Amino acid sequence: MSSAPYASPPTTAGRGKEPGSPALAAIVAMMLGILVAVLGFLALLMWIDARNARDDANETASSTSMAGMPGMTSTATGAGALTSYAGASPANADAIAAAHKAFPAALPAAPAGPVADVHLVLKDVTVQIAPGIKYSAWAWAGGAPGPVIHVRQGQLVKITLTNSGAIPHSVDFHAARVAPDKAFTDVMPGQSVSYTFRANDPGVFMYHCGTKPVLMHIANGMYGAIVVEPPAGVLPKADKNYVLVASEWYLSSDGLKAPAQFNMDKAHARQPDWMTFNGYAGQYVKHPLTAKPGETVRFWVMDAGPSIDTDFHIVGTVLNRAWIDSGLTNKPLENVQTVAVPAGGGGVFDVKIDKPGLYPFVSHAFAAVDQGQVGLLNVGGVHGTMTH
Ligand SMILES: [Cu+2]
Repeated sequence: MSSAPYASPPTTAGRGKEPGSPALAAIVAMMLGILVAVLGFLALLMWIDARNARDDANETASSTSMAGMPGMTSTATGAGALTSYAGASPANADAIAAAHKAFPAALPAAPAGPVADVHLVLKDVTVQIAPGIKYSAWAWAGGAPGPVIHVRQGQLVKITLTNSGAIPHSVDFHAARVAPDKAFTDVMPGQSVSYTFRANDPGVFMYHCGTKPVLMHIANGMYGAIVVEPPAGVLPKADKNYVLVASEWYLSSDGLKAPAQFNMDKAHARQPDWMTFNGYAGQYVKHPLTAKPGETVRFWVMDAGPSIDTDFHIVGTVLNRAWIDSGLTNKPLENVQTVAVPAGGGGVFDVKIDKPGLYPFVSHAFAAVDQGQVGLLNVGGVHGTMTH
């Protein structure tokens, strides 16, 4: 610690120059001496305080790095810090994760015929976003994300939205070229609305509630993916098709006993507590997606955000083909390692893995992995678990 400016020796200049005041000079000198001692002591206290604050900060940093470990709840300290509930988990988290029914990632069949009828129901539901973590969501009848919608390029998509929630909502389809002020209007509770659009653009697109504040409606679970598939023969053949919806969650509490709610301050600061594929942290680690060696696996990845990108990467291999922002009418990138999927965007990724094993798929922005945005692709039905 550098010496404080006020700890310099008291000046005695001028002592004795004033006639008839030696006693006064001695008193002043004594008082200055006491003052120096007091200030020195205060400086020592401030130094100890600063050192403790630094130790606290180090402790917080190390406990945050344990996020995701069972029983580890990180705490944030310091003025203006937002309390993180990342990694909170009950003692039986492992059993809960094993019993959890994973969101079906396999792409469902597209309806036959010229019209795809889609009925979406918005609902206020309590969902689980990680083992033992409850969240009071504004979502869909089946939770968050909403159902995966699969249509064929050129089909007329007829959307019917029923609002079974308590406040107005709406639905915005990124795959649609329609006037949003007409199609994406608010629907009152108990009401339904319908509109149609022609699915002319192939890819994986976001749909979400567009009612203000949109940040809150999306963060609360009102999002999902629609896959618009081009006619057979346009894309290389894929043996497996999986849909992953990335998103982040901002919690008002740890969600262990009572359901957590949305925290706007954290959402504005982009400091999520959990990040997920298909709404639940690490669900495909416990319940891996599967493929046979040599199969081409196509991942349709959509990032619902609301605010953070997903840097899609599969550990142990290279992406054979990557259609950026799922622009399937463009030429794909070939043999690339990590591809960003922006919030509100999509990406289509082909991978062909020959060697049996467990291949983690992640957002390679690794804070996202600690917060739950990670899964496994089990190639060849191997046994065992990942140690990292
Ligand atoms: Cu809404």
